[in-house]
Amino acid sequence: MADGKTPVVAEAHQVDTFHPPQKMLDKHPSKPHIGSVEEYQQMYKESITEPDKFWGRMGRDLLSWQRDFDTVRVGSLQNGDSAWFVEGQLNASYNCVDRHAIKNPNKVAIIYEADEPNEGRNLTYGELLREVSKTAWTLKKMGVQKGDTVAVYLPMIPEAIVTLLAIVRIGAVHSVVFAGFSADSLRDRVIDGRSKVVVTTDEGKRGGKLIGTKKIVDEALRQCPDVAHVLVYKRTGADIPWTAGRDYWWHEEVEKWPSYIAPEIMNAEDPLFLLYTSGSTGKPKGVMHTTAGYLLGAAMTGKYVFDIHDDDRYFCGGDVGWITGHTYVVYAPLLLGVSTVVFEGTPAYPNFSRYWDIIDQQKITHFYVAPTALRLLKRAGDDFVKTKMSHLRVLGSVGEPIAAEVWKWYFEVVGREEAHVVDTYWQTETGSNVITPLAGVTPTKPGSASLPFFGIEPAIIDPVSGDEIHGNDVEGVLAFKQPWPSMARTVYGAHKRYMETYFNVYKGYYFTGDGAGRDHEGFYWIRGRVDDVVNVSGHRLSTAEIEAALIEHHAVAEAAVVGVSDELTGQAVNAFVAIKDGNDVNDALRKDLILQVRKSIGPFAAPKAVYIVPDLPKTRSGKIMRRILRKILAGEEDQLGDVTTLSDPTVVEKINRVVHDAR
Ligand code: 6R9
Repeated sequence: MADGKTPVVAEAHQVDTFHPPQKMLDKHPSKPHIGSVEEYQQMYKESITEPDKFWGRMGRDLLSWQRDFDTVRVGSLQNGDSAWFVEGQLNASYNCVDRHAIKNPNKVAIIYEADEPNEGRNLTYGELLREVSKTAWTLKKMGVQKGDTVAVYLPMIPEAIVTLLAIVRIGAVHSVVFAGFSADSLRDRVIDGRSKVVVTTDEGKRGGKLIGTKKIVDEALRQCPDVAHVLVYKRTGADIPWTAGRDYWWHEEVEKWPSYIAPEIMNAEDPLFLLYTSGSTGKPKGVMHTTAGYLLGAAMTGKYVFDIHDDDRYFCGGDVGWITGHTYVVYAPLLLGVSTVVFEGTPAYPNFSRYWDIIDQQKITHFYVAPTALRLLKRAGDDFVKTKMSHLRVLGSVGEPIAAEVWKWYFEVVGREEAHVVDTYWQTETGSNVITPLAGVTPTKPGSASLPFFGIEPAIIDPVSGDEIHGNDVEGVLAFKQPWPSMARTVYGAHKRYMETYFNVYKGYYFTGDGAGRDHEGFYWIRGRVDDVVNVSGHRLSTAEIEAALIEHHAVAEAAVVGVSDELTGQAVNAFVAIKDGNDVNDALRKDLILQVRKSIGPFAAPKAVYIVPDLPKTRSGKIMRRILRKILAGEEDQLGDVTTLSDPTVVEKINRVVHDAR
């Protein structure tokens, strides 16, 4: 398996098992939705052996339908044609807003924590329904029709949630682009998704810094002739460029329209959203999720993984630009009718206590964040964790493996041993948590995502033979054997790529792209990606995409990008670049190359180191051997293996020298 990993057998004997803390159960408003591990096992068994019965019941229990379904599921992993609740009809915004607004209009839906502390506000379910309706009217009047795609380039403000729900209320499809992506990336996603309208702000505000969102949209749209309109929410009041006839101010438009619009009735399998994610090729994939299955995954995991109850106050620190924000800032908490925090800022602004202050002041019961933020805050020091946060029952982790010492810090220092830590493994493509403890139920081992969620039947596959490895104490790559409701249905406009990436690698299985072990007790340990994807601060990046960005630079002949482990960000991007003759190699060039990546993808993808080398290690057929670059960076030159297959074996020594000189 992956380089330098301890075998799972040894690991399994050293780790402690943590049971849901008694203090968490003592402060519970009633009792966890699932009573015991045995009850989980029994429900799990039913979900695997009688999926129609299980999911039919769950679908009817958790979602409100305009029309009931007859068929729970059709299709197979083999054919990549899974469909769920096929005759059913429903609307996502009705499920997230109306049904709660009818019963409980004054209940808080959104807790907005602005970048500056104390500048936030709350929105009730009643207010949310009115805001969503007016915005839905506005989009409709701008020409958005059922089935159209609307691109969303918004910071973390309540209007981001309002926008998503307004889009799906009228049967359109949202395509959120993280507001840290560059104009080029935004352009590519707008074009690929065929977006007709873009929603943005004049500027964004994060960690005390301003982000010129509208300017970036303008630059992107220069090459997007099919975008008819831009809806602009005024966040800071900055002076911004304006294209009359195309651009509209949010506040001027929404006040024209009534505060109720009937939700469009959608089929269960109508698309709900596109979300672009990185794969092993240079071009990002527009992962498509459909309505009922996705919503059920969000609601189910909200209820059973996080054990959400009616009066809970849920805070997921993810950005709505990524899947975590979609499922756990927006859909899961709102489907369950609880209050969700929209946090505009960063964990370090105005100081490292910001998360803890929010949790304490807002009486947060559930907190969910990526280990990268925890590493930063752990390093900042325990003195910043001053507040009691006495309402916390569940602490979630997501996006990357969490090291045991960070897990323990989360449990002991943040949670004061009164909250259950749930390390949730999932992906953009899975829609919702797939391997995860259930809060209040599952015993946990720091660093293990533990056991499969309902309907998920994991398989560990030998990557060499392609055969499934049965039994415990095994190591391989992770795949799933059965379809589940919230799995992605296609890659937009590239169904062939969907089949090749997920279903044709191991026939009959969904392939996750991750390495994993199953220990002696059947617990899963996620090892990380086995493809060309790097995980920097929980952001999923493709090495091929960064290489493509570097090659756009006039001086670059060839580029190879690898991920190396990094104390703070989990992994960091390191680039090896061969320069065309006639260019000077100096720091200015290195800086320029980093700028090139920032411009082409976004600041978060910038390489931490750029090594300018005379040539890259290549096989005689021209394939770049990234494995060798990884070994050199890890200082394992003695473990390079056979280099005689390289077209020029002497390049290894030359690259080695460049790396050593730079350090
Ligand atoms: C939700 C999300 C997916 C990739 C995934 C894996 C890594 C996510 C993890 C984890 C270890 C966990 N990953 N959760 N690794 N433990 N609890 O992050 O989606 O951005 O699509 O990334 O993230 O490598 O394949 P996405």
